[in-house]
Formats: sequence, C-alpha cells, structure tokens
Amino acid sequence: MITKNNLNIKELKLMSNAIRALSMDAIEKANSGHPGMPLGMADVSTILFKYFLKFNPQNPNWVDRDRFVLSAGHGSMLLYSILHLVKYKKMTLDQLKKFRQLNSKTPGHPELNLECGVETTTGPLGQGLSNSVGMAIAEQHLNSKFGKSLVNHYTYAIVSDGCLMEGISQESISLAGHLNLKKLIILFDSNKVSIDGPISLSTSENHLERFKACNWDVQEINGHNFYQIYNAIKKAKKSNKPSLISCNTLIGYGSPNKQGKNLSHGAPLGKDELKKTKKKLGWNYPDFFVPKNVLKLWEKITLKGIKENKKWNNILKNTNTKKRKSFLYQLKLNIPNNTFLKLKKLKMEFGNSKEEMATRKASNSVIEVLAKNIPFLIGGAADLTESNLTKSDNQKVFNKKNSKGTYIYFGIREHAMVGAMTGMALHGGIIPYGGSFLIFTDYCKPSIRLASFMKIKVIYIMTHDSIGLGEDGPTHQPIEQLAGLRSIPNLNVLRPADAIETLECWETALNQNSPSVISLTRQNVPIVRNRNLNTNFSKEGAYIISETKKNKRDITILATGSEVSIALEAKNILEKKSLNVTVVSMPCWEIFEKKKNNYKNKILGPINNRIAIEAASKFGWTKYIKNDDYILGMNDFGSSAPHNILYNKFGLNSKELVKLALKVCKK
Ligand SMILES: Cc1ncc(C[n+]2csc(CCOP(=O)(O)OP(=O)(O)O)c2C)c(N)n1
Repeated sequence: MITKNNLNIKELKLMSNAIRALSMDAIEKANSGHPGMPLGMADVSTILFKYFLKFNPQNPNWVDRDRFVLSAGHGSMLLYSILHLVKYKKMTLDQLKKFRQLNSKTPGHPELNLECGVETTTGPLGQGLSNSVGMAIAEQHLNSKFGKSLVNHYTYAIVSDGCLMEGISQESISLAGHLNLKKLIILFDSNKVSIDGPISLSTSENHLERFKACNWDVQEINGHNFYQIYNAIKKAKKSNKPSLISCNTLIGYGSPNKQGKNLSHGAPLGKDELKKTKKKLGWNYPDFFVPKNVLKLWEKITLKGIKENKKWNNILKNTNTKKRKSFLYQLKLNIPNNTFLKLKKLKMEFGNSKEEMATRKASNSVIEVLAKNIPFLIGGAADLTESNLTKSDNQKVFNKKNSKGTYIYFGIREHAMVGAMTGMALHGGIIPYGGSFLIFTDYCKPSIRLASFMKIKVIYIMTHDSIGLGEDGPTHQPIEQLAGLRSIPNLNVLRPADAIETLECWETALNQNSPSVISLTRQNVPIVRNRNLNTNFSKEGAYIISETKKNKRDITILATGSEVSIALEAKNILEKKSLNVTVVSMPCWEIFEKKKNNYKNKILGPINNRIAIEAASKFGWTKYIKNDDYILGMNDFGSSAPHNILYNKFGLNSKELVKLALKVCKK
C-alpha cells in the first residue's frame, strides 16, 4: 500500500499537466478535437505509464510489452501527448502540431501505428474494449504455451461512459469474465458526462455491479488521487479475475468554466479558457513547451522500458533452443509447408468423390487439416459450432482451465467475437478465425469494418449464405449482406462454388494480408471443378470454369458459390441449341479487381453478352454486367421453405438462366 510519503505528488502533477498542456495546445491549433477526456484522464494515465506499463518506445514491436488501448478514441490527444513524452521517435512535437491534419501521425482518432505506439484503431466507442479482450486472450494463450519468462504482460484499456453504453461492451465484458482473463485491466473514465450532457439523461445503471455480475473484480477510486490510482492498479494486477477500476474524474479537469460539463467534451476550449486553464493548473509556459525537468521525468519511464526490454532479450537468448525456436516460429505466422501438401491430398479426395457436399462441410475438412498443422491458428464460433462446422476433432477448447486450447466458444456474441479476433491478430502470434451465419455479419459489421481498415489477417467463416438455407426463412436468409461486405475496402469476400473452391478459398484467405469472409452454403452442392486440381484458380478471384470453345463465345455467364452449378446446367442446355457458352466462377471480386486488365477482359468477355446469377441482391453486379435485366438475383427478402422450392420461386434456376441467355443472344 502506497501512503502519503511514497509518491512525489509535485512531480506527478507536473507530468500529468504536461499531457494536459500539450493536448489543449494541439486541439486549439487544429481548432477541433476533444479536450475533456485528456484533461480528465491525465492523472490516471501518468500513474499507469510511470509505474506500471511495460513498453519500450525504441522497440515498439517488443512482443512481451504490455498492451495499452485507448478505447475512447476521441481522447486521442491524451495518447499522442504521452507517446510524444515517452519519446516514440516518430511522435515528434511537430506531429502534435499537425493534429488532425492530412498525412500526420496524429489523426482525429487513433489509427493503428505500432511504430508510434498506437496498438489499434479506435473511435467507434466500445471497439477498443473488445480488442483488449482479444489481446488478453492472446496473452493468456501464449503465456500458457511458452511460460511467463517469455510471455507475461498485461492489457490495459481506457474506456469511457460511451464505451460502456455500447452493446459491444456487454458482450466483451461477459466473455472476458467467463474466460477469466486476469491480466486484463480496464480503467473506466467515469466522468458521468457525454455529448448530450450528464449521462443521467440516458442511463442509470450501476457499472460496478454489472461487472461484478460478469465475474470481474471491481474497484472505485478518485481518478485524480495519485495514491488511489496507484494502489488500485497494483491491486488489479494481483487479481485472479479481470479488473475494472472505475475512476471518478472530472471531464475537462482544470478548466475554470468548462470542467465537469459537456462543453469540454468535443470542442477546443477557446484561447481565453485555455489560458485560464493553464493558469489554474500552474502551467506558465508557452504553447507546446514542456520544460526540461518535466521531460526528464517522462524520460525516466523510457529508460526503464529500454532496460526491461534488454532483460527480456537476454532471457530469450538464454532460453533453450527448442523452446526459443518454437516461440519465434509461432510469432512469424508462416504457414508450414506440409499444410499445403496435406491440403493437396484433401483436394484430390474432394475431386475423386462424386458426392454432393455443402461447402461448410468441405470447410470443416479443411479446418481438420489446418488445425493439425498450424500451431498458431485459433478458431471459434458464436454458438453455431455445429452449424458453421468450425471445430475440428483435434482442437481442444480454450477456457479458464485450459488456456492452451485453440478453439473458443464465443457464445452468442458475434460483435465481441469479431472485436476480440481483431485484438488477437493485433497482439501477434495468432491467426484467428471465427464463425457465424452470413446474415449475422450485420451484428458485427463495425468490427469487420475496423479489421478491414487495419488490414489484419483474420478469417470469418460465414455459413448459411443464401436463401439456400431454406426452412429457417427470410429472417436468416442473407440478401444484401454480400453487397454490403463487398463494399468494405480491403475485405476479401470469398464465395466458393464447391468443395474444391472451398479449399482454395481457405488457402487464399490464409495468404492475404487483410481480412477475409468465406461465405459457405448450408445446402449440398455438386463438385463443379474436378479438373486442374494442381492449380488454385480461386486465388485469381475469377476464372473460366467451363467453356464450349476456347476464344469463341456467344454468351458469358458469371456466377458465384452455389449458383455456379446452375450456370453449368444452363450451359449444357444452351450448347444443345448450338450456342458457345463460357461460365466464369467468381469466388472473390476483390482479388479479381486487382488483376491486370488483359486478364480481366479475357475472363469476362464482351459486356453485351454477359449475364450473371447470384442468390443475393443484384446491387453491385453492374460493375460487371450491363444492367439489372441481365442479372438473376434477389429483389426481395426470401421465404421459409425447402431450398429447391425457393430457388424456383425466385427464378434462380437453369430454365430462367437459359431464357435470359437466349434473350440476350438475340439482341
Ligand atoms: C459507436 C459510436 N457512436 C457515437 C460516437 C460519437 N461520440 C463520440 S464521443 C461520444 C460520447 C462521449 O461520451 P463519453 O464516452 O462519456 O466520453 P467523454 O465525454 O467522457 O469524453 C459520442 C456519442 C462514437 N464515436 N462511436
């Protein structure tokens, strides 16, 4: 227990006022930003960084560093000021002066930039909290695998009232409590103010009781009392559960007229008020100026971090060769070669079998191979394991008793699952995949979006991907989801046609440096590609799967997923009418779009004679197709009935496709 004599309050005040002053100046210069939170959380952050956070600004990638997430991303200047003060090389004073300007390292909300010490992109409230859960999962897993000499770090996150109001917070808290992520420490900026005013306008819940009910340790402190902050973090580190420290703070701390009010939340204080605030804080220096003695205090933290990192490097050096190699191997995420050999064998088996098979089932066979051969693959599903078929027999479950497990039952928490997957990927040493129904990508879209923005390697296994799921009906039948997902930059949306393409899509996703959705059928589909099995055609994004005559075509049919077999059926009928038909399977538009124009033109053929079929909204298809009349798709929600009846009801069959082809050929 730290008591009155152990902390140098004067020094701590100077340190936190440096954060405040830099933040206010940068926001004032940008004439936009959020001063309330940096002013309010400067004291908590100073204690965290000075006494607890393990990191080395000269080696931002140090794997055993503590992770720090600013979930309330609007308080970005709090983070930037600190990263500058602890001397991340690229976080210069000049960058603080360029806050919110084009090409700066100080964008409005923090954007993943490890070089500068930004661990994840935040801003949409609650997302950072879910990422921190994933980071803590990753730590717990790697710690149990490699021991505390190599992996022993904490994950801290600052969350705000807004983060805890968002639904994703409940899913994340509940998951973290269930998994007993004891090295996760949440610092809650409980200033009881949000944009509209006091939070009493819109909420009256008791967060302490709420966290407690989810198996967390909770503490409540005065967030401006250095002793209380210190003791609370110290206690939280010893806890056997995840910890919430609810810090009662004043938003806009120090501002004579705006402290404690929503006025300080999201606009510069104004020149006059800024002056008054600095005066009240006893900060009598020019703009953007931090005196040497204060810089020295912050530098001590940097030096401590460098030392700790060196110590760890020595431990790694002296670790026995086998363990060291396996640890470094885990971190590299290079897929072992024999995985691809085993996949090749499986592909031949798929090719030889004449059996119809749902692509989700084929995916399960692929996962069986991957899970056996890739030690850094961690899978899971949001309570649909038996439907998504995401678990292989040899995967043990990750839980509070067995952190070595590589399969996570995420529960019915799609949003937290995807946010946590992001955290796991960002942590490093893990490639996460997770499953749900394609329709429920809507429940986790904000996290998919941020993962795409950050270009991280995560794989979403989304099954039941069309009206083909049948009897569950229109509530479960995705219509607009493919179009929506395809509109997200950096996200690969893969929709394989059969077992062969499913395997190829998995291979492709594993080789991407951005997230992938693999969209899979519930219903059985025939093998449509049992030639050229030695080549991964799906990785081209689109390819000619069948053609009547090379370089001669009357009509081109574009199709994806389960509709490729319908296109092939139509081709057979059209050939009997002496038409030359080319069928193009398009498992991934995004990858295809990156191909050279001559490849694209060769595959697509002339636009006037191009038609398409996909059991989903037509939205987006006019990128490849002349107009909506040339597309068979869904114009409405689906219906509850067996899948073959639905395909006929909505005109998604070879008969309709033939009709359309003949009409187009006549024109
Ligand atoms: C998902 C989401 N919804 C809305 C916003 C817009 N927004 C930014 S901050 C904020 C609320 C701020 O209140 P609080 O979280 O208490 O932060 P503080 O006022 O304490 O800085 C809102 C609604 C957002 N960033 N993310």
